This record gives sequence, C-alpha cells and structure tokens, in this order.
Amino acid sequence: MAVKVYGPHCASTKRVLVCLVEKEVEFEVVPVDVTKGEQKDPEYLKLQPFGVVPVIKDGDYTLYESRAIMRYYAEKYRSQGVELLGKTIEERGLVEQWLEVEAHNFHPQAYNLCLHGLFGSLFGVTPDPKVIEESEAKLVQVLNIYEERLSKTKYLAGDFFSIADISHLPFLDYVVNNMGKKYLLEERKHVGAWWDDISSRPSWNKVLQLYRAPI
Ligand SMILES: N[C@@H](CCC(=O)N[C@@H](CS)C(=O)NCC(=O)O)C(=O)O
Repeated sequence: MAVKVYGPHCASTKRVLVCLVEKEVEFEVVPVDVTKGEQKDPEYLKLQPFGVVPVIKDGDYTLYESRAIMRYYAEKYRSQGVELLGKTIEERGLVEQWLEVEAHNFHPQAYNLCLHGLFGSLFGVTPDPKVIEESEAKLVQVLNIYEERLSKTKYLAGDFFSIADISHLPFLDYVVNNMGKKYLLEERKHVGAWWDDISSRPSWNKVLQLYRAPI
C-alpha cells in the first residue's frame, strides 16, 4: 500500500517526498491548501493536531514532523534505495548532529527570511524589513560555519549524502532561487559546490516539478 503524504506543495513536505524518492518508496499525495487554512480543518487536526503539514499515513500508522518522518523511512528501508543515514554509528551520529543544526540553527533564520521576504502575504504577515535584515545576518553566520565544514567533507555529515543534506533543500531553494540570494552561495565556494550537487539530484528536481509551491 502506498504511503499517503499530506500537503505536497509545502516546503516541509518536500523534505519527506525527496526522502521517499531516494528510498524508492511508493507514495500518493493528498492536497492540503495551507493558503486556504485547510491544515486547520477538524478532520485534518485528527491527523496532525498542531495544524501544519506534513503528515503521513502508512496503513494504520500516522506520523508527523518532517524530520521524524525522514528518520523513520531512512531507517525502515535501510537496505533499499540510497543509504541516507551513513554506514557506521559514528556516521549516524554526524547525520543526527547536522539534522539538528539544520533544525535549530539554519531553519529559523531561513524561515524568517522567507516569511518576511517571500510568502508572508499568503498568511497575512506584514513583511518587517528589520526581521529580514537580522535573519539574513544570522544566516550568513551559519553559512560561514557550513563553509568551514564543507571545505573538509563533500556533504554535511561526511563524504556521503544524507537526510541532513535533504533537510536543507526546500528552504535554501526559496532563499537562493525565489528570493534571488544566490550571492550567499557565490561568496562561499564550498557551500556553493554542495548546493549545486544536492540541488541537481533527480529526486529534488522530480519533487520540484511535480509539486511547485504557490509562490
Ligand atoms: N516542524 C514541522 C513544521 C511544519 C510547518 O511549519 N509546515 C508549514 C508548511 S512548510 C505549515 O503547515 N504552515 C501552515 C501553518 O503554519 O498554518 C515539520 O517539520 O513538519
């Protein structure tokens, strides 16, 4: 039975979709229009009580939080598709470390930048230039640390592609391509090379083509 993925057009959901494509897991999508508030419908809240996408249904099993869903499928289908968790426990530790860095250091800055500079109007948020300026300055500091790391390893957790890299795709794509901030990569050659590599993966391009965001 195919996995049901709710809200395919949203950035957080795209993490999950890329992971499923890399793991060669069959899925079907269920539209949830967040611009119309469908993520707050009582029926949807039974699946995801916090009222955000994504959520997946796999038979009777329901799971939400995009990074938890990636961890789950990368582990469940360990021997299928691309290995996304590293081969040793030490590699796995580094995957977890960089996934946490993405969630707690990278994401808040990238999200605020996008909320105030890109899609805020869809959610009734008035853009605040001060938030944009501060978020970009903080994102630059994070990317400087990435530059140092990526001067030593091809991907964030090591010389292997992982869910830590996947997790960056949707919001870095918004920042670089939808907000026109490619200079953030051009000023950091190792981050730029990493981005060129991960954003040219067929899995990401397939997901982008199939489920374009409404912005
Ligand atoms: N931590 C959650 C965040 C999910 C999230 O913020 N989803 C956004 C779309 S990218 C959403 O549903 N926004 C609608 C809303 O906040 O009402 C995850 O990673 O699954």
